[in-house]
Amino acid sequence: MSLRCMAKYLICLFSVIMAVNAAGASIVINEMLANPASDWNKNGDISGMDDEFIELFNSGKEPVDISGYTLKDTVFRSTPGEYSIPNGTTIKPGEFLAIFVSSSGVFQGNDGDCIKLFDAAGNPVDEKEYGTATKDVSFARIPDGGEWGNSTVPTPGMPNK
Ligand SMILES: [Ca+2]
Ligand SMILES: [Ca+2]
Ligand SMILES: [Ca+2]
Repeated sequence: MSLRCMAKYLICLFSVIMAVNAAGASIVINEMLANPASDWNKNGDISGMDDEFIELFNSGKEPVDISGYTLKDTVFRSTPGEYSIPNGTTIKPGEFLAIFVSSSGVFQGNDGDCIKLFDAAGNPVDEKEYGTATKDVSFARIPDGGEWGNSTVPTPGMPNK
């Protein structure tokens, strides 16, 4: 790992820790499938883009209203995709919300990207940066809300495996 890369990683890590402390946030990015090769959104088509998903998880003990939270992709687009969570969206404790590209327009590059989640006031909540994404292998916190790993069994809207 180069010094520049290390510095970037530490800044990324630090900002996440700050964000979690600041908000006492219990909403996390829990799973991301950047390079889909199956019909994950069950619409009858396999699409390298539409079948991508980002899963949010409430790791806390209280329901969280995520109306107005925004998801952004960052690295490879001059105009990052941005999606605002619709009004009236709440995630109950221990529950999941899978958001597909087909509804969000927030893309995950196959050769690396950084997905960021902000609350309704624009404060950073969570982010996940990654390098190369393998087909149908998701980045997943295992157990849910825990440390990041990889999963060969993507589970949109369900507990990670
Ligand atoms: Ca992709
Ligand atoms: Ca599909
Ligand atoms: Ca999952």
